[in-house]
Amino acid sequence: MRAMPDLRVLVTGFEPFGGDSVNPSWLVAQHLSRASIAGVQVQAVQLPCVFGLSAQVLVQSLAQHQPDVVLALGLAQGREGISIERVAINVDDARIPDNVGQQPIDTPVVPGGPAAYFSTLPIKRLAQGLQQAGHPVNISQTAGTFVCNHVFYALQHHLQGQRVMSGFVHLPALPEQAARAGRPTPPSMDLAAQVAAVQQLLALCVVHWA
Ligand code: PCA
Repeated sequence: MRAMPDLRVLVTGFEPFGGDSVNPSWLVAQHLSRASIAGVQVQAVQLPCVFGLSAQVLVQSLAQHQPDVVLALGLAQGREGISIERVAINVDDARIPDNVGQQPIDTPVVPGGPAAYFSTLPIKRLAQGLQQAGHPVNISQTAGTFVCNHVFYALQHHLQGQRVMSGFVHLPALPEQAARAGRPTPPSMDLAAQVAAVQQLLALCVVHWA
């Protein structure tokens, strides 16, 4: 086993989509790449909000960085707090077009792949740890069927059988995004609170990596 400071941690975030000008998932990933967490340096990679290409960029970054821990982040308007995803399903079913206008319906992420993959992050321990530290957190049973689930499935498919801890976490809207979404105003969390919570989550991942 490698000593903790030698662990390699990759965090991904998405570019804005659906008419937004920012995506908290990328802002959080960028912040984390500037800090070291429990002595571990974090690499951040931005993914396009595009079916297919997002998974290609992800797989290239896995090859480039050879991480031990991968945390993929995305925005989910309407979610309260940090939403730790349990499962990725083999379905693309887009409610809105992606950033190049693709809108797959009832299409597999990986033709012939298993119906689903579970997160290999210790999701319950992460949720408990965040809760104890006072961060709003819950475990989610669905990452949806848009580009986030697509990336989550591609991540778990690519890393299956490897000794890498990987998973997906949805973040709530930023207050300014929520305010633009109309009434009733969806839940939100400011950027500093999101960064602090995900930083704590990564620190817990590093502690539980063994
Ligand atoms: N959220 C979208 C895709 C990119 C993002 O940040 C989703 O939940 O699928």
